[in-house]
This record gives sequence, structure tokens and C-alpha cells, in this order.
Amino acid sequence: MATLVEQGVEPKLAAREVAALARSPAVAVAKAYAERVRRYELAVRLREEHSRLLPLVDRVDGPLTLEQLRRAVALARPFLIPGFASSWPSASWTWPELRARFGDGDVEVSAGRDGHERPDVRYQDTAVRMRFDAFLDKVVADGSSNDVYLVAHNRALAEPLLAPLLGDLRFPEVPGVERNLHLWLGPRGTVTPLHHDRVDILFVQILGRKRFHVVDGMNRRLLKDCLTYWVDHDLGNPPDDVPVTTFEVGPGDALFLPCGTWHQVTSLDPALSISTTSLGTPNEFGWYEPGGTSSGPPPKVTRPA
Ligand SMILES: O=C(O)CCC(=O)C(=O)O
Repeated sequence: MATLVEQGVEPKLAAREVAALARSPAVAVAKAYAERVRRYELAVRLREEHSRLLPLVDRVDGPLTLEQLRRAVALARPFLIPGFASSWPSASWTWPELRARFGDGDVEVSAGRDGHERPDVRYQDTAVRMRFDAFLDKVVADGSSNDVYLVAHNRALAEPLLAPLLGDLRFPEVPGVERNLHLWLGPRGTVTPLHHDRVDILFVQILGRKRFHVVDGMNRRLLKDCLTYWVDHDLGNPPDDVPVTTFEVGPGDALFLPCGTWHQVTSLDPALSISTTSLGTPNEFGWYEPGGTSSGPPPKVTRPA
């Protein structure tokens, strides 16, 4: 009321308006919502204060039994498993060998990405088929490029050409895992901009190194700024209220990324990674869309330098 009076509203009128507002059913509903939010925020803060006892990305020694994996998933925190896949047959893959084995077949890749503002958001716009040897020549070429990348959406492991690779992997034996493997294959310099996924992921680095920038899924700033599951921030140069954990994964290392964890990924070498969402746990979080559904315009994705 004081504010209204300060703004020149006659005191009696100001008192009447404020009293009418206080009686309004809309205010009662808003108060009930505010109370609900206050309670949820306390619960989230409690969770955050406990979780600070561990580094955001903890380390776990492999190999991982299904029971260990289930417990880790239940904690819903990212963790690194150094050397998880070092003894898999895939540890002996080399670029020349992959070229010799599969070179004369063709795969779908995302190409011409530099010509698109949001190639990761609208990956369909860049999907083309290419001979595997021509693609691998681009992958291992000198220099750095984000123009061509075979991403999970290209579904290369669902095609017969690369199916023999599956025999060299030793993912946890969960029903259906062999149909749920996703390949990421590209040159040094590929960038997957900041986003969260709507599933829990076990990500295994097979060839080359990648740099991950990771932020807790509950970060308020990113939850506020996201549109769909992308956010227009570069975690190489983050806002002050976005604490980032940065680390590298190298050949044989694995990373568990729970649904909702913010991450941005850069290849430091020609790199090949394979991930799965078959973890032997319920993994259907399609409803987790703090940034809304894709009905609005896609966000402009900032390209890290
Ligand atoms: O390796 C990459 O470039 C991106 C991986 C990723 O973001 C994911 O699996 O969700």
C-alpha cells in the first residue's frame, strides 16, 4: 500500500485496492503455489548440501557389476570409471583397421554442420550417406573440424555394415543392450553443445580423447535458461553461478551421466565413443523437460571457441 501511496494514489483508494486484492481467489491460489515451491526448494537445497560431500563427478573402480551399476544409478550422480573398457576386444581397434574392414560400405553421417546454426538441434538437416572410407579420411585428417560428425541420431550401429563391431564390446549384459548402442565418431574439434539428456547414459570412450564440461542437473541458472534440453551457454566460459567440472575421458574410460546432468563435449583427437541407455534399471524419463517441449523455436546454440 505504501508503494501505491508513494506513487500518488489516494490512501483510501490504495487501501481498498489492496484489500480487494487480498480477498481475490487468484491470490489464494498463487499463495498455495508459492508455498508448494518453498517446500520443494527446501527439499532440493537439502539434497544439494548433502551431495556437496562428494565431487560432482566421482570416480568408481571397474569392472562394474549390475548391482553396482544399479546402486550408482540410484544415486543419480555422474561418475567416471577409468579403464572400464581397456580389456574389451575393442581396445585393439585402430583407424586403419576400421577403414580396411568397413571402408567400402556406406553410413549416414551429419555433414556440412558448419553451414547450420543449430546442427545438433536439427540433425535431420545435415544427414547424408557417405562411403565409410571417405568419411574416416575426414575423421583422421590433420586439423580440427566440427563440420562432419557421425552422431547417435545417425543410428549407424543399427545398420548391418558396422554390426560386426558389436562383438568386440562388453557392455553389462542387460536384455536388449545390443539393440541400444549409439556411436559417436568424428574428427578432432567436434562439439556437442550444452544440453541434458532425458535418459541415464553409460558413455564409453574407445578411440581418442574427449573433454567433458559437466554441471549438476539441479543448477538453477541452467534450469531457468534452458529451452527444450539445450542451453545457450558455453561452459568453457560459464556464468558465475554455473560451477563447472571439467575432465577428459580417454580410450577405455567410461562415464555414467544421469538424466538431467548438463554437459558439453569436445573431441580432443579423432574420436570414437559408444554409449548405451540399457542399464538394467527403469530408464524412461521422457517427461523430464524443464525447458519445455520442442514446440517453440529451437534455441540458438552457442559454439564454444
Ligand atoms: O560425444 C559427444 O559429442 C556427445 C555425447 C553426448 O552428449 C551424449 O551422449 O549425451
